[in-house]
Order: sequence, then C-alpha cells, then structure tokens
Amino acid sequence: MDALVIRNPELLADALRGLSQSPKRMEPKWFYDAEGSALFERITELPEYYPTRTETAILTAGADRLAAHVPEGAELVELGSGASVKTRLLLDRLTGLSAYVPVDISASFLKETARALARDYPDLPIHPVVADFTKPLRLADEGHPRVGFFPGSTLGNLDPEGARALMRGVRDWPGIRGFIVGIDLIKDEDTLVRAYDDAAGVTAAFNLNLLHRMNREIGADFDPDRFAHRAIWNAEKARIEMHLESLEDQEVQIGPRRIRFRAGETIHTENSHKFSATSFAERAAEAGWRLADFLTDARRQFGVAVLEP
Ligand code: AVJ
Repeated sequence: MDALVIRNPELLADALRGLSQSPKRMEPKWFYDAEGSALFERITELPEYYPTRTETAILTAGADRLAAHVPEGAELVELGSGASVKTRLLLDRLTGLSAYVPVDISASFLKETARALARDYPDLPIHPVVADFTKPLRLADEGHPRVGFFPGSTLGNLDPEGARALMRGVRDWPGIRGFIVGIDLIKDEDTLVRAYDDAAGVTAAFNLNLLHRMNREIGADFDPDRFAHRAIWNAEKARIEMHLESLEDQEVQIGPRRIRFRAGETIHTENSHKFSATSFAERAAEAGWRLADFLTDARRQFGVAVLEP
C-alpha cells in the first residue's frame, strides 16, 4: 500500500475541521495553489467576469486621482498581490514611492511576481512578504508613510467580522495614511450569478480544483466528477456563495477519517460580499476609517474606495 502522503498538514487540519462542521465549509484561501492561481487568472479574462476589467479601467482612468491620496515617500503594501497586474497601473503613476511590499499566500507566485517587477521597476525597492492576510500582519515602524492597497474585491471574501478586523489591522499599521480598497457593487442577480458560473466552466474548474488539491496534498480520495459547482446569490447577506454539491451519497477519506456526504449536501467554499458605497463606508467607519474618495465606472459595477484615518 502507498504511504499516505501529507504534504500540507495545515490544509489537512483545516479540511478535517471544516468538513466535520454542518454545513460543511472550506476557506477560499485554499483555492490558490499553482493550479488554482492559474485558473483564477483565466477567470479574470472571462466575458462574464466583469470585476477585473472594470476595476482595471477605474484604476487606469483614476490613477491621478488616486496618486493625490498617496504621500511622497510612502511604502505601498498590497494584500493578496497575485500577479500584481493592477499594481502596475499605480506603480507607473506613483513615482515617489519608497518601496512596494506585495503580500501573498502563494510563495512561488510571489517570487515570480517580485522578480518581474524588479526588472520593470529597477529603482523601486520590492520587499515581498509571504503571509495569509486574514491573519494580522505586523509591519515594523520604518518612519515612512504607508498606504495599503487591496484591489480585486478580495475583502469581499471575508465575513463582516473578518473584514472589520482586517480593516482595523491595516488602520493600526505604523505610519498608515490611507487604504485603497476594491469592492464589487450590488447589482442585478443575473449579472452576479453569471460572473461566478460562466458558460465555459472555468469557475467550476476553479471551485473543483479544491478537491483535486486535497487529493494531491493530503491524500484525500475525492472523485471530483461526483461533485458539482454551484453559485448562488444570497440577497439577505448581499453575497455570492460558491458551493460544491455532492451529487450522491458518498464517503471520502480525509487523513485518518472517512467523511460522509449526503446527496445534495454542499461544501460552502466561498463568499463574495457585494457592497454599495454607503454600506462600505459604514463598514469602514466601524474600523476607524473615513471614506475620502470613491471611484466607480459609468455602469456602477465596481468601486475603488479610498479610506483615510
Ligand atoms: C479573488 C475573491 C475577488 O470573489 O470574485 C472569482 C474570487 N471566485 N470567481 C471573487 C473568485 C470565483 C474573487 N476574488
């Protein structure tokens, strides 16, 4: 018999915890292994997935307006930097930065990104940090102003308490002068659901990759063909939910345990909260921020909020 290979004990612990709960759940941070990060990049290019291209347009058109909120000599700290594609729109405009600090959970992705940025911005010190931004990030007091950057509406992945804690954490960074946050705006249900259940099935593959990942990294024996991708709009909580629905009664081996799935039972894999400018300003105020500026597109699909202490 093959030895059970646990390459990722933290994922195993989270899977055992999340899949023994009722309803079953997993944290969306586990989507982003190399495979998942590549699938997410493909999502951002889908016709139905408007957030990325809309936010990019807002950042491009609003670069000067945003730059006015970034003090000379500031360090720009980006949470969940991924490929730092949007950051370049700011870096091209923000010539007086003292450093760029990309923070990402994927070490390999971060290394690649940092190398490419160092090549393209030779005068800008780049200090990558491998970290899970859902945990408090401690930054040293280096005497320069700091501005946080959290694009992509990734904040929407957090529940209201988690979002408040993150915003309060950034508010407490030494030298903090501002926080630029991308948020997806509440809109008609059809547009929202299609953005998370695209015709080409890329989002389905992204969601199902979580099962493949557990097979690869913790020796689970999920049959991904026995699960289906679901995306639903929860109007009461103003969020898109992604689930993986078990298509039959089945049992799956996860580490030392066999976990039972009933037909129709789901693993809740992601929340993507949507806001209005007002609901977001209220949320931010609870964490000690005021909304200093709010940029949006002509169709008001997406927002870039500038928060100041
Ligand atoms: C990276 C969290 C912003 O919620 O829209 C895309 C992730 N999930 N399609 C989002 C995602 C499914 C995305 N964020």
